Amino acid sequence: MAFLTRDLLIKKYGDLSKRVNLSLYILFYLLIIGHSACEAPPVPQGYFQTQSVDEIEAGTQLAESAGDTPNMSRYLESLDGYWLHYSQVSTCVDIGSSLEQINRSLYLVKVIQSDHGGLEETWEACQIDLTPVISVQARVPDALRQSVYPLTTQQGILVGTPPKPSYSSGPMAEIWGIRFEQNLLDPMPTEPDDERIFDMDNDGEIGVTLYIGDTCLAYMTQRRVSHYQGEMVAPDEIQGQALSVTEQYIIDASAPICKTAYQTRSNPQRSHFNRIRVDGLGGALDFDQNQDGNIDCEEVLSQRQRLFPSRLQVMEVDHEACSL
Ligand SMILES: [Ca+2]
Ligand SMILES: [Ca+2]
Repeated sequence: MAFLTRDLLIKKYGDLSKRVNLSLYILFYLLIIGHSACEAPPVPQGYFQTQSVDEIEAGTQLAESAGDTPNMSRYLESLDGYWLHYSQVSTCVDIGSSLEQINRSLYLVKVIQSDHGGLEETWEACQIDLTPVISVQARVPDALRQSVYPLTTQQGILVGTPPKPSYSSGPMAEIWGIRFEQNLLDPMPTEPDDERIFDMDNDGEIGVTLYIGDTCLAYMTQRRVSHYQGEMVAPDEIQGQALSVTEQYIIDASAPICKTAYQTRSNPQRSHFNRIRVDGLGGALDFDQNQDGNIDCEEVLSQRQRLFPSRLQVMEVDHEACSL
């Protein structure tokens, strides 16, 4: 997604040179989380390492030092319950050079599994972070986030038997500011007067509002379609790849400089997810602080230290991974 023009960039950063221009473009692109392939970059070493006994013991020690009970989780009959799903999706922005932007989203997912392995999943986005470019930070306002979620998907499936069943989420469509008849297939709007566009976040502005740094508000629509595919690596953990593509249509902006669109490419080689059970079942982490049988984002966010870095690792930006 691209909201800032080169003029703005130069104005904001003086004569910071060509790299600054490139970075600016990236900045705008923050929202987009696509999935087309970049030329195979060197894969970061060990992002999804196979766990060994030693590592499990080390992880147990970390958990103990963080005040949690040792990880002695056991396989259950189903995935039913609450999971935290941490998605890190890389996008390459091409502007002469290629720069990487990462969307880090922490979802709370309530899962209901049917006898044949079909999954109904209700997704709440507790946090959506877009890595800054230069010093500009794009932000998803709470009003926007709350207008989109929770979302329910029914196409997920778990296949196979322990110790390594395979998981697929099926398609997850996160749609901002548009009423589609067919969420996955209908074309995106191309004109401001498209009747399908609506004020989804209820701020009186068309479409949804995205913050771009401290400079601009972009009024836009977006469709992000993601498939998560992986396998269980422990009774309380699923790891795998994120295939995600994003389309955007910027309807208007608080300043003309924020309306520009830029070319981006999805980067599936560096797009991953980890999912960890957090309802205490089978010996897993238990985030239900008030023990009311439900888990909400407030409970999750107040206990982040139990996840990072002992259970979830943040993937840092690496522009080299986007070089062609
Ligand atoms: Ca709006
Ligand atoms: Ca609770």
